[in-house]
Amino acid sequence: MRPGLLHCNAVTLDLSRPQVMGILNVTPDSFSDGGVFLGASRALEHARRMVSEGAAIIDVGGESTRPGAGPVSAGEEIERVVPVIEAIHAALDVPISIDTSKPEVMEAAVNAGAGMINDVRALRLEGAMETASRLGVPVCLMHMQGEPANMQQNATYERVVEEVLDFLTARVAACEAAGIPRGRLLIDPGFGFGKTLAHNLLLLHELDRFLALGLPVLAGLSRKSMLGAILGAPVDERLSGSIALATLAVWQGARVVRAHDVKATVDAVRTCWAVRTTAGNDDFLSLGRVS
Ligand code: PT1
Repeated sequence: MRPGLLHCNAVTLDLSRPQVMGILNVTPDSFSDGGVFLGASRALEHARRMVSEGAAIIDVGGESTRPGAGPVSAGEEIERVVPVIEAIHAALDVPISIDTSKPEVMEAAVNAGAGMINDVRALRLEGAMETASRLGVPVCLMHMQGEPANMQQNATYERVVEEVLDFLTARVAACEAAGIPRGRLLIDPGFGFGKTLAHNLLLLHELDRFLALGLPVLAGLSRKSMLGAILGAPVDERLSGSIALATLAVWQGARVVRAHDVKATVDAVRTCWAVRTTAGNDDFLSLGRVS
C-alpha cells in the first residue's frame, strides 16, 4: 500500500500531492450557497461539475457549522444527505466525505456510499468514536472551541497553536485506543471555529507545525469571515482572498484544501505545489516532513 493513498469505500484519495475537497452543502441555510443545491439531482449536477474541475473528494454536509448555526436532528440530517450521497455514489467514481458529528448520520452516509468521515467535533459526541471505528473509513479530526451557535462569542487561548496541537494529539491517541489506526486519520486546525482573526492568522502562519503529527493536514478557509475581516468584503467577494489562503496552506504542507470554488483552487494548488516541490525541495514530497 503506497503511502499517501487513503482507501475510501472502493475509491482512493491520493494524498501524495495536495488535493481539493469540493464543498457540497445540503442545508437550507448554507452560508454561501443559500440552499441552492437542495434536491439530489441539483446536488449531483454540482458534484459532477466540481469533479470535472479537479476536485478529488466531495464533502457532503447536512448540518451548517458556520458561526451562529443551530443544531439539526439526526433524522433531518439523514434525510438531507443520504439521497445526495446515493446519487453521487451511483454516478461518479469520486470519494465522498460526510461532514457530520452524529454517529447515526455517519452510519447512514457510509451505507449510502460515503467513504470518509469529516467531523468538526473530532468524534467527541457519544457513540461517534465507536461508530467511526466500526465503519472502517478514514476520518478527519477537526479542532473547535465551543459550539457553532456560540463559538465566536468568547474565543480565548493562552497559546492557540500549542492548544490546538495538544487537542489534536489527544484525539489521535483516543482514535488509536478505539481501533482507528493513524493511517486512517487526517487533522484540521478548524479555521473560524472558536477563533479570532488573530488566532486564525497565527494558525495559518504556523500550519507547518501540524506536520509534526505525521498525518495529512486539511485546511478549510474558503470564503470564511477571516477574509471578511481582512478585506471588508462580503461572502461573494472573497474568491481572491480564498485563493491566497489556499496557496499559503499548501505552501505550508496542507494536503487537502476544502473549497467552494474548485477550478480556481485546483489551479492555485497545482501551481503552488510545482514551486514547492522543485529542485532542492523534494523532501517535502514525503508526508509529514517539514522541509
Ligand atoms: C473546516 C470546515 C468543515 N468548515 C473541516 N470541515 C466548515 N474539516 C464546515 C466563518 O468564519 O474548516 N474543516 N466543515 C464551514 N464552517 C464555517 C466556519 C464556515 C466558520 C464559515 C466560517 O465565516
